[in-house]
Amino acid sequence: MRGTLSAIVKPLPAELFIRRPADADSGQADNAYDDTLAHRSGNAEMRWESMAGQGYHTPTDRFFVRHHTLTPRIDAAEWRLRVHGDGVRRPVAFGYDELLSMPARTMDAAVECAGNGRRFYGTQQGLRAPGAQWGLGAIGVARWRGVPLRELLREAGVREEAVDVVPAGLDPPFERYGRVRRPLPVWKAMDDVLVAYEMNGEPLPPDHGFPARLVVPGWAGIASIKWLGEIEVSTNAVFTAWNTVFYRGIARQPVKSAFELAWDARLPLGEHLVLRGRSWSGRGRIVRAEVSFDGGWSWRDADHRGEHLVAAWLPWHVTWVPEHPGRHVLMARATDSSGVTQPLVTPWHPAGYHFDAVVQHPVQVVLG
Ligand SMILES: Nc1nc2c(c(=O)[nH]1)N[C@H]1C(S)=C(S)[C@@H](COP(=O)(O)O)O[C@H]1N2
Ligand SMILES: [Mo]
Repeated sequence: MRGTLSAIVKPLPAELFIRRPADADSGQADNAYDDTLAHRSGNAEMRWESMAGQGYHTPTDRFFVRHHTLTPRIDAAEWRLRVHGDGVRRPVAFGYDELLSMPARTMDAAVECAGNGRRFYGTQQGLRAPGAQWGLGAIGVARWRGVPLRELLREAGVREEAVDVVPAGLDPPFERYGRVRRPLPVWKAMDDVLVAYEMNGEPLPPDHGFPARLVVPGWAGIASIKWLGEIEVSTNAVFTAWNTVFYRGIARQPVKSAFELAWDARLPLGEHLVLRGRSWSGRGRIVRAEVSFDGGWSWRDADHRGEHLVAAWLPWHVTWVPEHPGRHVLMARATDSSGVTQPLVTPWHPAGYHFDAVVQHPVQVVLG
């Protein structure tokens, strides 16, 4: 079923990506966590400045890549997606063409790594969390097309007593933990999860899960299993390394914001600038985005453009006339419909997940 393997197949030009290798200096004790063990993997972070001038979606050429081992090359003609387990009445297997012939849905949704923003535990809060030191670019929003997972589960005759749905990837086993398997509660699997075979209008590229992946709106990226090979439905709660050792107790992603600007961007003094950014939350729509130019003393509402989508992002902009040359810190924060506003400090998380504090984005104001 699997052909050749490569770390990451697509080009990773330096103007679009920052490589984020696993933590070399984090030591043995950190090996219980997430991206730390990904020493053979490619972690490629999107540069936020590469979203400037783009539309609503993240173009596939700059969509971040994160996986535990390598990108498998799968032959769609031989590929099967099996749905089985004691939680279904009749195990079934779907071929690629069968999947493509089923009623399809299109969905705009973010995929975001739980470790997105991890580096700021160290750089802003003084306590470095182990794992790949992602800035804010371990997120992308794509237009996904595929079949709702509940349709596949229904064809298999999902039972009342089903508890967990456990998708497994066809990528190589990860160390002693085996294939990447992340249980999903059956209520979420039957709700809004997509078995996607298209990304931004094209067949899924190899790095993003060809021939099919899950897209689990609002939840940590690990739920969106790539290179789907099987889905087990169980009448018991299932425990794998991916809900115990790694990514334990996390599901929905918190609210975050980013500027479409380079780190240390050079901005011209005295000019009317339009600064753009985006905010997102796995817990609801973004209802407010604000920006501070004075270290968080005062906040100005940003103007919204584009769509208010659940589980995707809200683009916004503000105007600013820099009046002093030198270093400035830009800050953006958002509030989601659950009522949560980004705090100035995030409570410590030992694996560096869910950094949701306001990020201090440095810029240099220079004589035009
Ligand atoms: N089969 C498989 N699926 C996987 C992973 C993996 O290693 N193997 N990594 C997960 C993690 S941790 C994230 S953040 C997302 C990243 O999706 P992307 O590479 O398409 O951006 O894929 C998830 N799905
Ligand atoms: Mo992730």
